[in-house]
Amino acid sequence: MEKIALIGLTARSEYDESKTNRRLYDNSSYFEFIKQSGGIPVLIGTVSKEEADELAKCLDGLVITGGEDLDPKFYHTDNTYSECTDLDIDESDLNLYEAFLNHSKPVLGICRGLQVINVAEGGTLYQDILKEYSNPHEHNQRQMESPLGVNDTSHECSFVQGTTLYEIFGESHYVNTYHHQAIKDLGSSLKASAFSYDGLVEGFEKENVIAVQWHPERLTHDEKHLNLGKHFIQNCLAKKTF
Ligand SMILES: [Mn+2]
Repeated sequence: MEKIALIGLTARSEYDESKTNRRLYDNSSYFEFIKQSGGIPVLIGTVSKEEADELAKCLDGLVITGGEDLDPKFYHTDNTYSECTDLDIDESDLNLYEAFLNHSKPVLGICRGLQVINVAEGGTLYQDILKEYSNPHEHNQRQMESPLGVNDTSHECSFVQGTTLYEIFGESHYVNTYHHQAIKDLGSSLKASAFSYDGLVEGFEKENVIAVQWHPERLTHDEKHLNLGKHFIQNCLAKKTF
């Protein structure tokens, strides 16, 4: 039988209108992205270290999805501009990242996912680019004078030769952008592989890990963004032994 990659998606949380019902969910674009890339998506609720370890044994890869800000306590900084933090979600994301790395299963970080991985690897974040970084260009395409749609691209990134992202995207390519935080200090084991033109790290990689600051799952109409998903699934299948 042909091998199929089962891909865990980290859940995000929100409360309904009554403010009493907590929901764990992911946007459907993540599920569609994984399916179009050739895998089967599986939504993971919030998990302990032990539960994360069991899941990492059974699943073939992990997507750490976009979401709200990581609590800055994880990079030993007071909260200045971080919003909507949720320790339950943070700890679960960090548990899952560590478990999948331990089992040498591929991890793809998207937006908040990139920030979580950077912090897990000892890096830090700008808590608000507009307040803490000089001369950024607009990184929230919803806030532009003429707001762009979810399927539009917004700013260009340049890619570093010799990296996987360069192989996929070439020297430069347009991406979408929905973040107010960004990488400040890059985790020491990570290789920066994409930059925005104002100098922020928008992508990095290391063995079994690729992370991007943008949302390829909303850009599957562009072959190169879909190829990032396909490359991730191929890596997951290559490591699958059963
Ligand atoms: Mn950006």
